[in-house]
Amino acid sequence: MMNRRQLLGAGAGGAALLSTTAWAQTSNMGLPEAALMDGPATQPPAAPASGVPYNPVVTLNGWTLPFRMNNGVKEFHLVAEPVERELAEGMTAYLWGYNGQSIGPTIEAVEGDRVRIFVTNRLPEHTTVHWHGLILPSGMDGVGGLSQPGIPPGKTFVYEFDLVKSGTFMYHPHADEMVQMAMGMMGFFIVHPKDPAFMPVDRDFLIMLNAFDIDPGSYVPKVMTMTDFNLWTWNSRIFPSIDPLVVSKNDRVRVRVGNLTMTNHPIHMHGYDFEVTCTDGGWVRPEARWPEVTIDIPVGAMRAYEFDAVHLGDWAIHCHKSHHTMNAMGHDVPTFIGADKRALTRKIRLVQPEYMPMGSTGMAEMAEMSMPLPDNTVPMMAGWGPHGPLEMGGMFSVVKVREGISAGDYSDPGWYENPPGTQAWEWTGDLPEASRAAASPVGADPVSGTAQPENPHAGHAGHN
Ligand SMILES: [Cu+2]
Repeated sequence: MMNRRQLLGAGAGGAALLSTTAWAQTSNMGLPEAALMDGPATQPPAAPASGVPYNPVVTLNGWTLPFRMNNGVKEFHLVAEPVERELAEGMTAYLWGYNGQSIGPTIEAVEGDRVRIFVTNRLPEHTTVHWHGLILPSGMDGVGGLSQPGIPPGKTFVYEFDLVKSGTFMYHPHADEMVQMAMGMMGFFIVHPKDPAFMPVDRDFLIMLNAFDIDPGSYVPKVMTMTDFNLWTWNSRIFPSIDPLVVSKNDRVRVRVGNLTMTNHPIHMHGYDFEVTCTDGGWVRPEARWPEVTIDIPVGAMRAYEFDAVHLGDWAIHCHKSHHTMNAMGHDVPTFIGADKRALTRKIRLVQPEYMPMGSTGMAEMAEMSMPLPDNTVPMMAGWGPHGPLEMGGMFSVVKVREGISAGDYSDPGWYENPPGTQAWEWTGDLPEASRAAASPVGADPVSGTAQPENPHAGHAGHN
């Protein structure tokens, strides 16, 4: 993490970076200096140096905004500004965000704190910040035109209020909201309970569901898109560039998910059942919870769920809308499943000998072939695991549960090795003669026209 002065120093002369706490020591009690994040790596949790202790959250591919104490008030400085966000390796978007990144930094504080949040506007138009779910005075609610005038470009406004309840909240603009949220402006606001013994967890992960519509080869989101987004993101990041959720066996784990897209997302986690313990309205009483393996996150809402990490393994966590685990996908591609492309292929190969007909057997082959793409684009299906292509993109990651990971260690432990005898294996014994449908063109060689396996079903099962 750098402040702006450090960034300038590093850029101008390659001077050694100052310590990351320098900003707090050198600031006078005027405007707090605004910390700036220069990359998308998940930052280590920010444990409180003083005051009420709490277990800090981990924002995947994100970070927590530092604060300073000023006469008992926690002071933060958000800067609304244009940012360049790496959505994935090989793809950067020109977004609007806060303090150098989209999503903005996570604000963490404690129930009972008084906070003072300076918001500087470096956007080309006015903005405000709405504190979603927090109980506060009407004039601090951040609705442009209703609770306050917009913050003009170049100006700084101050929000100040008491945190009267703990829980899971968000912040986002309430000024030209459609455009500013489509451009990536949003962040988390986590209020820890003042009693550290209230529902403690060992790991506390944050995932903000957001979405962009960026044409392949371009950089700026189309802000008028309502539902047909082509990049489905967590914390403005797409798989396989979303970091895993690293967990030590027997940890108590909380995952808090917020949705600021324009459709619902059923978030499904493999390997466990779990219960919703908190919403943006507050903590859920134990007698009001029920077990789930998929939690639908409504638009404009947050859900936090918890589980005890007793099952070792690599467990997928993803949105269960299958179009949301794809990247940069066009929706007007015709379906070719079952289509006989042999005659077409012969004709095309007269002019383009390398032509490969695709899509007749499904689309998995697209994940294995590297096809040329425009600059600044990612493949539709991506990600390789220890056993081949994952054929996933967008809203997907992996919960990695391992023995003996130290508290505070979130580094990727690599792939899980299934113990002998616990992984699906191939049957190599005799296969009975299949007595189902006759050969269809699906399994046919596209050029010769010879049907390859006598029966496509038997052909699948008896691969060798
Ligand atoms: Cu989804």
